[in-house]
Amino acid sequence: MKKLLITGFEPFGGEKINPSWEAVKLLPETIGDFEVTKAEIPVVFEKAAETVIAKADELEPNAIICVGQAGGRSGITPEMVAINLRFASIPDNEGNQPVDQPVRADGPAAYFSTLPIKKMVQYIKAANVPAAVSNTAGTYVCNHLMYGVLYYLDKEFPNTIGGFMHVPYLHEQVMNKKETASLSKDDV
Ligand code: PCA
Repeated sequence: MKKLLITGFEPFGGEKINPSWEAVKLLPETIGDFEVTKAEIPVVFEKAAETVIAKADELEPNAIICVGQAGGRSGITPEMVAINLRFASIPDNEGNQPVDQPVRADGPAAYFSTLPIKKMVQYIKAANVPAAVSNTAGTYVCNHLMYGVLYYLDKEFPNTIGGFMHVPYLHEQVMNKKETASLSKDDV
């Protein structure tokens, strides 16, 4: 069987849950001809990438999909590109708040996802869940993780495909917010 490493994040920014991990942890142990390995990742610059890379070193997966929360978005959004920039408008879960720093000082300006993102969007929509390709993963921990994983795969495992997907808030997260875009846990 082929191997998929799929990750979600712990909660951050005052939320009690993170829809990415709430959904990832519900996935079955196998999907098609992939054996699925799941992991919950800290919302901490550098540690997030280190955690995924350590798991990938051990597992040598064929594909890596990292998932994170994008509050305010209304659909599932596979990300097109990760940029070589850290700019945090809120501290991460260990108080780091980098401004205008590169993710990797010796890396290129950006990496494109090597996942089949357009097909992913097609399949998600076919399942009646809103989806679109996103052209920005932001400049916070999710972009950092996507860039860090693609930098690593480019250097160490060029045959492994990888990338990132943002998911909206869950319904229970928006009950007391002005922001109302959300999906059910099953849809995510
Ligand atoms: N979303 C954040 C970091 C963790 C998460 O789930 C982001 O979009 O950067």
